[in-house]
This record gives sequence, structure tokens and C-alpha cells, in this order.
Amino acid sequence: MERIVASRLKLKDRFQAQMASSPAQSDDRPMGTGPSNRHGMPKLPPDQYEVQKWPVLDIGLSPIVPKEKWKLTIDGAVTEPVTLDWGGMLALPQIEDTSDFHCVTKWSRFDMAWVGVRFSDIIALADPDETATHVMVHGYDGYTTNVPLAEALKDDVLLVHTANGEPLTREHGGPIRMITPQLYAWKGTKWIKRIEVMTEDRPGFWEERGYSMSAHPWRNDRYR
Ligand SMILES: Nc1nc2c(c(=O)[nH]1)N[C@H]1C(S)=C(S)[C@@H](COP(=O)(O)O)O[C@H]1N2
Ligand SMILES: [Mo]
Repeated sequence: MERIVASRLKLKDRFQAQMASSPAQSDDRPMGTGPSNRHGMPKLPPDQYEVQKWPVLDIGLSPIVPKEKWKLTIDGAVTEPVTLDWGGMLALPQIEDTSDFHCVTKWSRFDMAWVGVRFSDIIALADPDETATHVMVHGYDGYTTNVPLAEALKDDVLLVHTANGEPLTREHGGPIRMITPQLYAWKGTKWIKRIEVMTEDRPGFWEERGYSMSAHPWRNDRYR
């Protein structure tokens, strides 16, 4: 437990400056330093429109992963590769947070209520190497997406099992998916299977097909 706390502090320390100067904030001033969410203001990133219902968007394989069979492995540039199951996930601190969901196809849904575990708590279990910079997040459908640690370590990046008071449905990535409220939603892998810790950046599924490596909605940062 102490090792995990130490690992998390070390990581946050290393990425603090980058995290604070990130443009992935709801503040549209250069390199925004505003609050991470809108605080009730009806504010959309550039060229987005608001939807009331939650669309489903994925590469179409929608794998069936019963929660009894779900497992998540954290490996790559780490001291201690770990595999978590459903029980292991529920044993970690459970966080409730409300955040927005911005899809690069231009719809945004405000105020999604999530319950899950912080990415920063999960990654700390594996104790990433000093040289770690990015993660590749793999899904049970073979999907991948790359996320910089400076983004993934933010407090609102969660691995969620509950959305708006209901268990996360299979179509939205149940039993567990990742969410990245300050990045476009394709950076949040549904049916999450593996977090591969990397020492350099590498494109995932959509990034190989021309989408942005960084994906900041407040910078209209859609393509490479
Ligand atoms: N495993 C997996 N995760 C994925 C995808 C996918 O195809 N497979 N699509 C991404 C894209 S492009 C978006 S916009 C969001 C959509 O999430 P939703 O279907 O819950 O709205 O999931 C992201 N995560
Ligand atoms: Mo998307």
C-alpha cells in the first residue's frame, strides 16, 4: 500500500508542470488554466453541439465481456506488472465524478455522472518506470488508443463501471471502460483489457488513421 502511494506521488510529481499547463481545460484562453469542468455553464468546445441522449460509437465488434471474466493487465515499462479482476477493481477507492463527453464527430454530452476508479490509482499499482511517458490502452475488441501520462493522470480520468446511476451497458463499454473528459472521447477505451505503459508515443487505432495524437477538444485538435 505504501509503495502504491509512493508510486502515485512520484508520478504526479514528475508530470505536475505538464498537467498544469495542459490546454485540456474548459477554459479557452491559451494553455487554459480554468476549472476542469464547466461548473454549470453551458459551454461547448469549438465546433461541438450538445446532445441529450448518449450515442453509441465504436468499431462495431461490441465484445461480450461478463464481469466475472473481465480482467485488466497493466504492463510494459513498469516494475510490477499486475492483473486486476472485477473484485480487485471494486476493492480500490471508488470515485464519483461528473464530467462532459466530447466526441470528435462533434456531439457533446454534458454532466455525465460516473463511478469508478482513478487511472492514477490503477497505474500506481504497477509502479511505472522513470522513463514512462505514454500509455496504449487496449480494448477486448482489439481497439487501441494512445494517451500521454500527463493527461491520463488527471483526477477526472477514471475507469468506470457505472454511468448516470446504472451499471455501464455493454454497448457503452461495460463492464468497465476508461473516460478522458478533457480529451475527445475516442481516447477512452471501452471494454478495457490492457494498459501498456510506454517510453515513447505511438499511434493507436484512430491515430494511425489520421486522428490527433493529443486530441484536445478546447483546441479543436482533431487531426494529425
Ligand atoms: N474498445 C473501444 N473503445 C472505444 C471505441 C471502440 O471502437 N472500441 N470507440 C471510441 C470512440 S471513437 C468514441 S467516440 C467513444 C464512444 O463511446 P460511446 O459509444 O459510449 O458513446 O468510445 C471510444 N472507445
Ligand atoms: Mo469517436
